Amino acid sequence: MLSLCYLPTAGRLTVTVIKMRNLRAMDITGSSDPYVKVCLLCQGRRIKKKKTTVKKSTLNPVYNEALVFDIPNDNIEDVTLLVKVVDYDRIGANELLGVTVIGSQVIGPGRDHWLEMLECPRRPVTQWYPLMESVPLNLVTSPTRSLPPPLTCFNST
Ligand SMILES: [Ca+2]
Repeated sequence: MLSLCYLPTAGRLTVTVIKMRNLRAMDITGSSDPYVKVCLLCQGRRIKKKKTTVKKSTLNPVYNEALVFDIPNDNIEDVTLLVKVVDYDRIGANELLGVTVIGSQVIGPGRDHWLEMLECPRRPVTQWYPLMESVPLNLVTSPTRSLPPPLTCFNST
């Protein structure tokens, strides 16, 4: 469950990771150690990423953690949020539990949520998300990847 809140004048997007339920078990203990990583993409380019803390040994983690991104109002139509849920492992590579995407250009619940957020500035809008197994292809193979950065993209680094 995620909530989105946008402040147009400040150009600030707050993504609050609230909680998740019924995650897949990735460890031999029959549990997982999930955390959430949110990447801010502008026309396929990764601008910024932020993550929550790791919740140990749980399939129903509760976070209530806010991740704040600076997005100028002029760019709000161009950005996509890629949300990854990852199982933390002390040894070896962390494994992907699921992903979802949010933005005005995506297909699915992430689009409705984004538009609702834009219609209700300064107010948090909360929604549950189903997790997909992998990153949607149109985000991975974005043709803008290999081109110079588009002029409309901003730099928030
Ligand atoms: Ca683990």
